Amino acid sequence: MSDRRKFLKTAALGGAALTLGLSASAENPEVTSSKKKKKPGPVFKGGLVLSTWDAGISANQAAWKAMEGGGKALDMAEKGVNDTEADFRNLSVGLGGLPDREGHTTLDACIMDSNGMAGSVMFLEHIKHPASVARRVMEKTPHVQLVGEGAYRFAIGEGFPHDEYVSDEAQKAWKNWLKESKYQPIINIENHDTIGLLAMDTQGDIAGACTTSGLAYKIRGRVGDSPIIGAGLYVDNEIGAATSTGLGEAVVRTCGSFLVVELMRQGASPQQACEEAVLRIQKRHSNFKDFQVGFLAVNKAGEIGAYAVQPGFTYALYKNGENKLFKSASLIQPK
Ligand code: SD4
Repeated sequence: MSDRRKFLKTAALGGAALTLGLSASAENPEVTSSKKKKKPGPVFKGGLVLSTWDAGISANQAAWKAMEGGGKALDMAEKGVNDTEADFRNLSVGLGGLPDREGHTTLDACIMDSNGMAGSVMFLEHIKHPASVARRVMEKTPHVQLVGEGAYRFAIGEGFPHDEYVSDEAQKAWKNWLKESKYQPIINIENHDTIGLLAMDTQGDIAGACTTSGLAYKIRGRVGDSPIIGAGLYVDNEIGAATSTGLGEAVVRTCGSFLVVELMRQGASPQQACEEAVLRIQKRHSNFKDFQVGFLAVNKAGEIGAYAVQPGFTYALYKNGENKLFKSASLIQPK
């Protein structure tokens, strides 16, 4: 991680803590027990936003603002992740993201609403807000997924502007990477910061969105879990929702977010469900110690869960008038 990047991360976290009077903490009373099975309570109608990594604090605020402006869960999800997409300093989301190995930043995003409808774009270039294009795919086409040039043409046709923005920092990092061209992602540093956001409005309805520039220095054309319904995101408004971050291939292989929601359907708490999904990844990947995957989940009662393969996964929760950053528990214990 470059010094500048380190600084930005620290500054962003410190800044959020400063302005909101918050501190990062592992103790989250909202996380349900991983031991006991208990019936979820009544549907939570206080509004809630749950999102991945440190940038989730700002995304949650944007989602909350959308709700206060009369938006529903879907608007909260879209506006929340738009906030991260617009931050060109983020090296894993939006047009500021680290490029593929040919030097191009390509974007993946999806969105799901409370009626089980879904939209997704993959391998999309030159568009600032892929999650909004995904929403348009959901609302205006008979399809779920659009890819590459077709997705780009659809976006332009829908009035999204072409954006030539190229991040100097991302290009510099790529040129540095080219010197050795060794594909060995660094846990919690590269391929970190994808935003997956789950929103619950004051009707108790749930929606979600996930958006990323994908793995740094990926093969051109590679698509990960983030835009795949059931992998990077799944919402079932009867049960709850889940989202993921980290090595997308491991999540796709295990249908991660769908698995989490189905486990909740069978009676698991959000925390139990996230832990089980991580265990499934461990079981299927002998190299699990070499990568990170994190899951977040929420159920209709507004209970939440968070679990990761490695320590270091953070998430933001806006609930009961507070927007706080937490450290997730993990399969591998911190040293
Ligand atoms: C991917 N899951 O494309 C994404 C990467 C990620 O933070 O989560 N980065 O595999």
